[in-house]
Amino acid sequence: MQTTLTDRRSFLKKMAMASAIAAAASMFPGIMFAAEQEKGIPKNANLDWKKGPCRFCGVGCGVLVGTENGKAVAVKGDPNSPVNKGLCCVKGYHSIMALYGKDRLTHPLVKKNGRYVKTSMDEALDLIASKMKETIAEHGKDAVSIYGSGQWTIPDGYAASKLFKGCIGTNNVEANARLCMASAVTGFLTSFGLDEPMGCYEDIDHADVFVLWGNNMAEMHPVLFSRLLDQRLKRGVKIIDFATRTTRTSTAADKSILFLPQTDLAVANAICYEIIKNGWVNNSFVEKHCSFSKGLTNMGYGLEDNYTFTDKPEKISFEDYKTFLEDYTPEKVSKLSGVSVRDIKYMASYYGDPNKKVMSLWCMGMNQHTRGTWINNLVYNIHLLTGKISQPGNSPFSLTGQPSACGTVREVGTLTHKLPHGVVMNKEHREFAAKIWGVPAENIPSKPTYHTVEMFRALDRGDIRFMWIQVTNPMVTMPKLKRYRDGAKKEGRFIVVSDVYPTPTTDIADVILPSAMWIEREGMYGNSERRTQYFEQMVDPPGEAISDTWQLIEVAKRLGYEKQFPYKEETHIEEIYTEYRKHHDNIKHNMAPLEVLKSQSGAIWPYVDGKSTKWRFNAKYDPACSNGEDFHFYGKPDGKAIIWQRPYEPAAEEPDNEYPYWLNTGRVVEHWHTGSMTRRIPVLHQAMPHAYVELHPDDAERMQIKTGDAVRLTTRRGEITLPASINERGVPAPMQVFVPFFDENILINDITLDSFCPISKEPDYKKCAVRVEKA
Ligand code: MGD
Ligand code: MGD
Ligand code: SF4
Ligand code: MOS
Repeated sequence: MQTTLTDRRSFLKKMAMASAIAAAASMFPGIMFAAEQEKGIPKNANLDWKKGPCRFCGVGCGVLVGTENGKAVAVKGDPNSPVNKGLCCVKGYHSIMALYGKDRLTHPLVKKNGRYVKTSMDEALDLIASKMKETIAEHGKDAVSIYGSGQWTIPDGYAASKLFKGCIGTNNVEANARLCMASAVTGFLTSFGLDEPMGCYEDIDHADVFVLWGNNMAEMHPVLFSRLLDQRLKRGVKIIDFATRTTRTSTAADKSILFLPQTDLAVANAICYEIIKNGWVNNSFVEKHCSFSKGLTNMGYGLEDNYTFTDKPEKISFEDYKTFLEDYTPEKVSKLSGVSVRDIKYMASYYGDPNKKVMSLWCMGMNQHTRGTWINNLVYNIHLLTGKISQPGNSPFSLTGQPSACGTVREVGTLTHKLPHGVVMNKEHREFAAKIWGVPAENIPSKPTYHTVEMFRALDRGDIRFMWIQVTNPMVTMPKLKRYRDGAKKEGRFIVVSDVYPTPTTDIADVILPSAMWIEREGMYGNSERRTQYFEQMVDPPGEAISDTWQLIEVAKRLGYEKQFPYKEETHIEEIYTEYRKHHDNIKHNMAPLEVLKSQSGAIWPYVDGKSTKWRFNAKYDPACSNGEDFHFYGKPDGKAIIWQRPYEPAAEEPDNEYPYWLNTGRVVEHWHTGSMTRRIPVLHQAMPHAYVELHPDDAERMQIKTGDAVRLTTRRGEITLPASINERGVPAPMQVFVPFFDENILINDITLDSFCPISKEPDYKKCAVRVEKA
């Protein structure tokens, strides 16, 4: 793609064409897409249109789904949605086709003597409940667990947390957002004391400069990226792509700056050094609203079982912090990072210019990082030193990946240490949740158990014996996969998998439950900008499939928790949402009532006095500010945000003589994660039929490798062979390779490393050392 990309519509259209999807209109009559879609929907069609959020990414576009004779047949962007104002990307426009793959799971399957046998839903649910009872009786409460998802609806996650934490009494609740958003969460908590961005998408309409910190927004958040391009056309804003790999985002940006993996830590510190040296600090802001801290260093990488880490934060002075930054002069950092002194100063000058509003955006490059919490802190430091925060257009903005990673995992709190409002370690928080849940407060254990990687290690060791997996495909997506696959397959483990298609994860299940997906049921998602959106059931699920929420409720009843799960089938989603709102009933987090979500394209929380709070911590917009000042970081006891002293430290495994390349992994625009849905959408599958390894052209030439040639990748975990891709979708830097993880036939995670950030416990899928050879 060229840098001539212009407005939003043509950008999205080009993305569609570049993925060879333009030909699809004729292949799928009735399902239209891209800029053509409105024209394509037959005028005389008698479609029933209903609104809801898109099934796929955390942008949370509003879509209108047209149904006819009980089937979803058309999708268009909702012009009334403030998120996407009528547009969708290729995945959004094809979303309904994910419902109609030929091999949808329609009946429960139970493994008997190594073969899957069809059973009734009742029988399957009875078996699950009895296995759970048996496991608890034999091995204790902490031997049963649930592993869920940022693609869970809010009621799914709420029911899971209430059942496991409140009723059964184990904190063995985790979700795949641990692999994704955990560092964002710990970044927010350490810097501000409260999770989720302070700003919202409207920041895009006000910012003058956008700095992307290692995320491929053109492919992963396409509609939001199209809003940046739109602003460039209207107001001449600048887009800077700061990344380790050249992507479509880089070519669409005004400036592409490449850095060596992991060295973003050093560059962020160098930017702060420049800001201070040049007198660009907003002194009154820093004096009134910031304090300085440092924590422990050399924390390790979580590679051993039962690894624990507790930080010991310590207050420091601004002077101490300045001294620390002396190590991060642009000259020193340039050598480490490969970024020129000029480019470091260039980035710093935008942040430092009092007349420029700056929005920083990031996603997995910063979160899947063994120092993920730190790099989140360091980018906040830049915004805090310059006072460019919590105002329209001045916004450090952590993007979410999944449609409800914020809504379900972070807000409902489906992580081992979390409760909807608060954490399990806090007695008052436990009492508060227990009261709403109708359980004794003693039921909720005061200690977190296992974060995701450790949960699968515990399954391998046999500390966990029962695991229920919903809306996630860990047998493709766990790092260092082989260990966790072998562990899950061991004798004496009982695995329940709720999914909509057969996957490598259903392959290891003892019971497979067919789920009703997206608009086959009712639910809510919460997107990147704290917007909660509702969707009603629009079509019937196939066969015996039922929603993940209802599966949990049925099992809860069988376990004897009828009193805590009194919900009626017709109204359970509404009942659960209304109950859930009680956990957040305060001006710092209030959620909009269901009527509001039904009548408009969602609402941003805190929803106070009938209004969304668009910019938190700014007294002009946020009624929770109470210190009489212009800003109030009320998440911290002293009302001040923290500027953290965090050094550069190397990655867990870096290239050496034996494994001389960096291995980076990620996504492509056509596919959703493990491809279980998008590979069943023929156009998307044909546009991107299999995984590949991207090489830098110089490396490829040296090894005499051409596009399509078989390449062997070897790490300390194993080897895989896959075709080469040179100068196609993306171009890695020299001595780096990139592999997408959507292809279940080429399991890149068999060779990735399970190192993680000691504070967030989020694995670093972006970095390990690999040998590259022509096969
Ligand atoms: P990834 O491909 O995971 O995508 O969205 P992104 O984070 O944008 O990550 C790619 C980036 O990692 C690269 O641009 C590279 O520069 C950066 N990177 C590598 N190493 C480093 C480093 O050391 N530091 C920094 N700062 N950056 C580094 C992910 C997002 O996408 C997520 S989380 C989800 S859940 C959604 N998934 C998804 C999908 O599967 N398909 C599509 N089409 N869209 C999606 N959107 C969401
Ligand atoms: P998905 O493909 O999204 O991947 O990893 P996963 O969550 O494991 O899995 C969702 C599953 O839910 C699919 O099998 C789908 O068929 C099923 N499904 C769809 N709708 C429903 C429904 O309504 N109910 C039920 N029960 N099932 C449904 C994502 C994970 O991958 C994430 S979020 C990140 S950020 C990590 N990124 C990453 C990376 O960047 N690189 C590498 N190498 N690995 C990674 N793994 C992680
Ligand atoms: Fe759906 Fe994300 Fe595409 Fe919007 S940008 S249509 S939410 S996949
Ligand atoms: Mo990736 S939420 O952000 O799962």
